[in-house]
Amino acid sequence: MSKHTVTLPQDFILGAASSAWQTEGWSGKKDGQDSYMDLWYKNDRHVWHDGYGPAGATDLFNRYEEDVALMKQAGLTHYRTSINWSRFFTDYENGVIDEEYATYYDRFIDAIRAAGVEPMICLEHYELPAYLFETYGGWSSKKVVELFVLYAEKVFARYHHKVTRWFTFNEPIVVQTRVYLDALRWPYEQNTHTWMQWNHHKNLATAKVVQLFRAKGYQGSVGAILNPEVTYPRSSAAHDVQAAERYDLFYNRVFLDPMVKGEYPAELIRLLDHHGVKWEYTADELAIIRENTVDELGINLYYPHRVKAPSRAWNPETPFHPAWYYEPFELPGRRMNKSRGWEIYPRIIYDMAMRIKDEYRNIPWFIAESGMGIENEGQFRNSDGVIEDDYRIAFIGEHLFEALRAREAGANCLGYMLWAFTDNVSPMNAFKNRYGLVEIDLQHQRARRLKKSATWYRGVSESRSLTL
Ligand code: BGP
Repeated sequence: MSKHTVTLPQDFILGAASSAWQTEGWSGKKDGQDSYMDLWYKNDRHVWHDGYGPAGATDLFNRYEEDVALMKQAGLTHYRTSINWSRFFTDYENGVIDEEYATYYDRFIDAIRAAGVEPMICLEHYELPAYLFETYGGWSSKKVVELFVLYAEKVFARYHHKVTRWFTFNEPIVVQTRVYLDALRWPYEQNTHTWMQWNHHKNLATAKVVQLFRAKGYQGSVGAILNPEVTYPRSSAAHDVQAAERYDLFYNRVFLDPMVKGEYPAELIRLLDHHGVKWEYTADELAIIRENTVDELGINLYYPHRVKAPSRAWNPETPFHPAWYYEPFELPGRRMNKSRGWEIYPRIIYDMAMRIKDEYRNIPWFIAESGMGIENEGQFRNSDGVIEDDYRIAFIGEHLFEALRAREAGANCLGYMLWAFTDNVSPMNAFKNRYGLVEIDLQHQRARRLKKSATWYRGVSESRSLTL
């Protein structure tokens, strides 16, 4: 195939993402400062990988200066991470800041900015305080919505002059789906009512934080990082198309619509009622959601979702699950990332871009995560000790190309962020699959080493051109 080169617009974001709990480690963490993820890892030892997990993570808390220097070497224009809600306070109910943790954060943000990289901050990347989970049932409670707004208020007051792009949640649907729909995570309880209540309270919390930010008159924007899955039906037959539409309704539009259009899809409400799913909401809450839609979106896009009509009837005596309406479908001959079990299909980026353009008022958005988790990357190390991750370079190139193509076609796509900047802790498998531009060598005191992809990324960032 002949090579061709495409140009990146000067203002196009070329960044990388991570989160607090997946990188910082537990040094300096005080009793009572566990997050929901810490709680889960403490209750399920099997998710640790060879004894490694969030306790040590990448030890960012102690090594952020080193990592910021590497951000420059990898050519990042932007870096996205979260602040850890569970560690930001010593008293969540009264908003008493943990000065030791906040000082670490002050310095980390200052260092990122001093390196000429723009920080983008998410208020929650699964770091719901375990105390609020245990005391109030987490996002089941309206009290937690209030406490999240208090947290946002304190964070904005401290950092609004240093950070201008804020996001409420990363993938707000994930925790309650794993816990209350699929009962895959501790405490393994299937409860569709609770699932929908969490969804609603996260939508409400986002709207309230947007309202607060605007009322204070801060410069900048508030958005959310969502993970709508580009969903393709097996065929154009009506029953397969309906399966894809229902999937889209329950997992994608349940956040996209309220956050961008200000309301839940009527069809979603109808189906929830039909299945007796009870969730509490008031007219006032719906009005807050309507009047405070987000400024921009980050979208995490990893793989396509393919579905077909369900092949069996579900037992109506069991709690309703959206999977009553669809079944997964594996495309014959699909390209796979075998380590993670995810299909590779770069076209998802273009298709999502066109959907946002046509159905979601062409709101500004960027790819907030895209990436490739690979097992045993050490096998690709060359004689200089560098991991030659050509598969990652090809993956980024193909996905970035789709983003640039969409932008040419009128999409308001602001940029591309790789997951992840460094290798880090994955929710389901700790350090098994490696995602980073930068290797974390666990066997050698977590030494940092740029992978081949990092040098390549810097080349793309500096030359503003991509050759495929
Ligand atoms: C996203 C999350 C990240 C990250 C990534 C990779 O859903 O926002 O936190 O972990 O997925 O997935 P995994 O770690 O499960 O391989």
